[in-house]
Amino acid sequence: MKMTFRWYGDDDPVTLEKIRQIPGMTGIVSALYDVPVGEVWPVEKIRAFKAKIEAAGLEFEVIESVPVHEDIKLGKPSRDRLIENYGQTLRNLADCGLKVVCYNFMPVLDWFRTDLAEQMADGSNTLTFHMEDLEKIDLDKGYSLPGWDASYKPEELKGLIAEYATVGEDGLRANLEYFLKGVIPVAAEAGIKMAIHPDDPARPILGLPRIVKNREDLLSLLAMVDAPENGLTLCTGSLGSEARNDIPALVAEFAGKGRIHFAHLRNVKVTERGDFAETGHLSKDGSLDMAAIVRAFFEAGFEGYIRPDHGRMIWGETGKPGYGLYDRALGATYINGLWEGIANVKAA
Ligand code: DNO
Repeated sequence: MKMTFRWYGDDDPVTLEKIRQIPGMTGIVSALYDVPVGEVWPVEKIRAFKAKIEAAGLEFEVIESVPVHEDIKLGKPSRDRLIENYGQTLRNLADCGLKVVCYNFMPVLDWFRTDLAEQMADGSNTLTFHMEDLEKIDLDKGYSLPGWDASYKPEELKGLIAEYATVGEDGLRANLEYFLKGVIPVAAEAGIKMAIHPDDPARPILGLPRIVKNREDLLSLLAMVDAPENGLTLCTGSLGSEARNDIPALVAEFAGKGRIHFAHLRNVKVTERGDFAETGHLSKDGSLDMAAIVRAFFEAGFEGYIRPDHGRMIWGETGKPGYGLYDRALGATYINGLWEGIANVKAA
């Protein structure tokens, strides 16, 4: 596996120089944030961005994300042009040496939380999700979270949510299949592996359909185009927000088939009613058995990219919720420690 870290570009308070000092860190995961969704990413911009990262002593082989335009997810007539553009972006990325593209097919909203800085008993703060707060959200005031590809005015947000009511899960699935049939052959020819990110949380939100939330969904989307380039970002915290998802088993199954290209590793503490808090990465801090998850990757011979996912805000750090330096760095070190320990036990 290759250990990577998400970086948000020049505006990120966590600098490349700091990231480079995290033990075992080899690469950056990022995106061109200033290209409007749906437009082709220019080669020169990609090349310059990659050169900057490499000058700091880090590799740049994973994009998170090339966002999918809502018209593609809604199956609008403009999708053919947008899929064409998406394919050209993949070719341009391949020309610059990129290997994996993470994306999602969540309608309107990307990941979703009801609190970005809930105070924890140890004085840290973290991202949480409470069902009762979800019910109180007033869309008339709009809603946006850091890292979303788009932010909408309240009326746009409500309009889009209404449009998806007519699409439903089956319609969204058909639109994903159409998208995959358009882009996977291009990715295969260019040498790019596509890695869809699961829904976060892994359930429908605000009446919007969600189709990447459990084993059945993953099997269904991988079968839509049965090629290695049609792969997954295995996000433990997203899938793990639903207690019935057995994460080590999913890793064993899908990494075993060579269909996981990228992994987001973090822990969550989930309650029976579906609330959850993002905890420190350690198994004992949350509901997930992180050692079993890392062991499943190891035993599958995983050679893809891993990144520690969100971290809490600790030691007084402020910044982009979920994306501070310290707790993510601890997460990377923990995962590397588990990996080394497992490798040593296996070798003994
Ligand atoms: C949240 C991230 C997601 C992810 C996208 C991938 O922190 O994991 O925003 O980048 O869903 O397209």
